[in-house]
Amino acid sequence: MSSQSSRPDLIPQTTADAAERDYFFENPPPPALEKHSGQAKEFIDFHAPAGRRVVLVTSGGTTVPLERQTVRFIDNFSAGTRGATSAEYFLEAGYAVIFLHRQFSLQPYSRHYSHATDCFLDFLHEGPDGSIVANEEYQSKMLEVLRRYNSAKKQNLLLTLPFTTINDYLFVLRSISQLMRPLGPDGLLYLAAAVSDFFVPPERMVEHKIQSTNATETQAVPEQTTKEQNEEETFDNFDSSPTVPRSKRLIVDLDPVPKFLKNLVDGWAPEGMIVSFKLETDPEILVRKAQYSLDRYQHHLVIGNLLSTRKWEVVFVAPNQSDTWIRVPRRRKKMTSSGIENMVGELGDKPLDPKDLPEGEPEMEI
Ligand code: PAZ
Repeated sequence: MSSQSSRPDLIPQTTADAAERDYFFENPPPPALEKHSGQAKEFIDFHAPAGRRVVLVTSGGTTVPLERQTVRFIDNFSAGTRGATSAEYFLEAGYAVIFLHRQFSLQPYSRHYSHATDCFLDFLHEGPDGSIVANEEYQSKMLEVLRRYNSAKKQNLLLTLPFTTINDYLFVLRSISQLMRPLGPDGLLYLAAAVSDFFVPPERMVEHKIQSTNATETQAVPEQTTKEQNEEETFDNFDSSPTVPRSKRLIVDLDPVPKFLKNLVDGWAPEGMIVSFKLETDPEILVRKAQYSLDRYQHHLVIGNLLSTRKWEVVFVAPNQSDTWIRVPRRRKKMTSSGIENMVGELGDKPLDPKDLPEGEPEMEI
């Protein structure tokens, strides 16, 4: 972040304040910010007087656009399963839920029938009178899900707001957290979104689609270009003719995304309950990174998970408490006198080895 371009009229108190001031000054607010903030305010104002607890659940991955008119972007793996599932549990527990999710990622209730798991058409058939009927074997679960969904809608308990880019996410996260401030500890921020760590700052972002060849530049590779100079910028397209457009190497230079959890904890929603997630791939560092995050940001809970086992186990890291692993049972077939029964797998206090996991998805959720 360049300090020259930051607003001189705001004097930051801390490095975190300066990072916030610079980021939100240098990056443009998303077009939908006002609309989404207005919807969130209305939702909070509706529930706060009734003393209902409100949770902001963030879910899914943020993108990092490489061009202003975006053709290409960097994405991550998150489908929004954790966020959408957790939102359902919060609704069942009586919370009003603001579900801030990556556009087109999984959503509470509809996730059971969405693109990421099964095609919803596979659950349906045509009835004798031409109506659409749920297949017999799915009816009871579908009815249950439908009732819960309709009940949440009827009581205005679920507000879904989409984001796409890291910038959309940061602007709306700040705005909603600040709107939740008056809720005090009745406002819970549950940050399960997979947020990009790197981005292209606006001053380095090109307007148009990045070109992969030099076809729009001079047609021919200039004769005086040495082989070495040429190789720096181009790859051979298996045809060394200078009239053939040459492929260009793309080097992406990313800045770190400022970590705003400190700002959220200290300034945006200082009395709120704040739960963050930490994802790692290396089991050796997960708990240490979660503890580091807790020490650094001083919030209430970090939930750690590993990419390969995240649907089976998470670890809770909270101040002044020992780390607690929470696992869904791994069902194992066991022979008993009455036949084959399911049995709960063993539970330890160390991360599971992905090799020991049964195939497919767990039958329960965490
Ligand atoms: O969306 P999903 O269910 O596939 O994954 C959930 C998750 C791993 C993104 C979430 O549990 C999480 O850890 N979020 C924070 C990621 C991070 O460290 O930024």
